[in-house]
Amino acid sequence: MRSRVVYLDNNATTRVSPEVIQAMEPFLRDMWGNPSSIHTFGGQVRRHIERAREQVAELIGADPEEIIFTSCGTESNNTALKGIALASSPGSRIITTAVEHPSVLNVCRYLGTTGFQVTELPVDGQGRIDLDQLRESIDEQTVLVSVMWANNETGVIFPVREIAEVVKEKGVLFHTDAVQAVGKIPVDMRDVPVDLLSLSGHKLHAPKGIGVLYVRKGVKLVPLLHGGHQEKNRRGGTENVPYIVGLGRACELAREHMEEEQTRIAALRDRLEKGILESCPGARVNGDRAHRLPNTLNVSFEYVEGESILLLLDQLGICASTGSACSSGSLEPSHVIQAMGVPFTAAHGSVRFSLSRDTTEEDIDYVLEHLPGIIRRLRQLSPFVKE
Ligand code: C6P
Repeated sequence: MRSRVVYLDNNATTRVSPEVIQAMEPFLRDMWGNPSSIHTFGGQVRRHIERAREQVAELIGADPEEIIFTSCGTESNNTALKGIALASSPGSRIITTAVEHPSVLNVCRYLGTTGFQVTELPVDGQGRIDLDQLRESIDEQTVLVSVMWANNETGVIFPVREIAEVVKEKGVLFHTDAVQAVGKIPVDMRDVPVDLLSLSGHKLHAPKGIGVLYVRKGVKLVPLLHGGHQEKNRRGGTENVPYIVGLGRACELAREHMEEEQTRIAALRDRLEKGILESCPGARVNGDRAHRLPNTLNVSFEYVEGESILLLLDQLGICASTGSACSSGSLEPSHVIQAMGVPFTAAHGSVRFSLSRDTTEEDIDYVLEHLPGIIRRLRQLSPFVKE
């Protein structure tokens, strides 16, 4: 057994918080009725779903009626994109960016094979899109623009309000994948004219297997799952009551503690960043440092393989990733790093460190104690470096 685990892969998933487990427990043990049942045993569960709906709505400044519970962020993204596409005429255009999560990008590409037109906007070296290019790309056929709120690999935050304003000026629907943003930075539907928004429980200390699609009142979409009357006919299937209740509690905790927690997390992230840049020659930060999630740091180490770094970190109990968890195992640099035009010698050596409320100063010290030596050792083995 390793003596310790330093978990810096919180953009892949977070630990379920003890308060969330406590809130879920009664719904696994005692209150296991079907919320659609007529009898009291089942029906009593329903009001807990409605309470959770309110808790989610409060965190994102929405009306509870605009909240649809799904099984994950991927399902929310699929529902938004396919649901709007199916409600529009064939040949319609969907605009997205080259750096979206695969649960947006691959859905758009799939829709592209079924007669929809798809535009993937490029990003610059900092991972930013050009708003003028977005404006020019929106044509008469465009029905939906989907741009993520924050990137999962670099943490780059998109100017969602400005993007939404450009899109709404043209009378087009706007979806944002806010899976990495919700719980880390303020996300408020009263401030930003978003039509559809996806979030996922396991990125904010709720369990894996629960998500939400926010749909602004009046927006029509075809459900992904046809079935019973659950979620007002917008998502068939018996509700995952314990996880819904857990997500509600996680949203409540995020709302209460986000500001103070994220200030502390950002300070730890900045210390890690500074320490790495000072102690590892050839290290460079990927993504716009001025507009970034407080918990995320993506660094490239020139002439070193990201996978090798991860393996050596893992031997010390340090968990990080090269990009998104669902793309690990691929030998190619991530599509996000490639889209940003990071040079080949650095693109292969990118590592994502993502912190959370569980991260401590000792965790950061431990990484800074060991990482420079790992990079030095790997560089000595690199055929490209003569030192
Ligand atoms: N990203 C990562 O390592 P799920 O896992 O289906 O609830 O959420 C998918 C998803 C959608 N959008 C964004 C921006 C995401 O980051 C994720 C999940 C993880 O980056 C696992 S691949």
